[in-house]
Amino acid sequence: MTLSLKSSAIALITTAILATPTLAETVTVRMSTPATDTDQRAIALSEVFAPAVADFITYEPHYNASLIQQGAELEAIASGDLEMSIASAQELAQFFPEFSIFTAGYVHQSAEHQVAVFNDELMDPFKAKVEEELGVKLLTVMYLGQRQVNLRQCPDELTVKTPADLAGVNLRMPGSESWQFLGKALGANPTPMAFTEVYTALQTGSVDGQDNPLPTVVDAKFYEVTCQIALTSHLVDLNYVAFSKAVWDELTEEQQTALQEAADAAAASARQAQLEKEEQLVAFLTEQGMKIYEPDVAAFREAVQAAYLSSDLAATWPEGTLDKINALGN
Ligand code: KDO
Repeated sequence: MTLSLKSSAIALITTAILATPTLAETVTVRMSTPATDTDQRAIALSEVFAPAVADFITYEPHYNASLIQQGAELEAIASGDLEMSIASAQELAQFFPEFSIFTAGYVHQSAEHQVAVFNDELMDPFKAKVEEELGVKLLTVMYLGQRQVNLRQCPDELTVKTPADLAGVNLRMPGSESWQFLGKALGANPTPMAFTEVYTALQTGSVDGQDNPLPTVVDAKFYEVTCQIALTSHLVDLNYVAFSKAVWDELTEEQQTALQEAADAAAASARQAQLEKEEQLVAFLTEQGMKIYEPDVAAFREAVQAAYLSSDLAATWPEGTLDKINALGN
């Protein structure tokens, strides 16, 4: 081979190497949640979110709080030990007390209302604070469902009509101040406990009951160890998809857009599925022998709203925000 041929061959090979697209590197995103893998939010993240971002993200979900304990996820994201979680407003309220406005009973009215609130500019200062001070981006809002009071006792032992009927009832609530406040506002004696311990606590009778939406009662099989559900609908509950700002900042603009769209699509799909489940599950749970009925919801609403409005929590709510939230509802 002459010198000139050799150098053109080298040039060709070099061009070929340069033209070969390098295998795009993906970022591993560990997601931790206390939820089961059959939870609708978990399913939507695996089936809708993960495939849509698979080009640049390797999604690694951890269920049943197996990676990070419930309530410690935001700190883990902030310190770089986790990249993603399904965070509650109650967890955020531990860092930023004003988030307790989204934890108050009978404030959010529906799944649709939650989305309107999350996308409204009233949320901007809340989102900005979490991003700046915790390094966490709140990507989208997920619908958990309407929380109901679920007890071991059957209605012939205890019927729940008004908050007074819950006096002395040891009601498991998740472990933070705003959750405990809600339990008290309902008239119960709240007991803090991690989600993963609730089934056994109900089974052994170390608590009288717990509150969660119907799809969670089914997912976590609480119906196996309880007898009744009083449809108080005291909290139209939400979770945020929380994402590491450090990872977000490493992504290109197109990747950020794709990630945002994927999170919104997963939330929309989970919301639809969760709403359908709430519709269907009264029949399923009744077949399992559960007694399900409506208490005096107006009495619960009145007591719970009064408790919040006169509380220290409400004193942290930014002026005018509750009115704006209400204006976005019916
Ligand atoms: C729970 O511990 O009762 C709760 O419903 C609280 C929610 O904020 C959320 O953490 C949820 O658990 C988990 O995702 C499990 O469904």
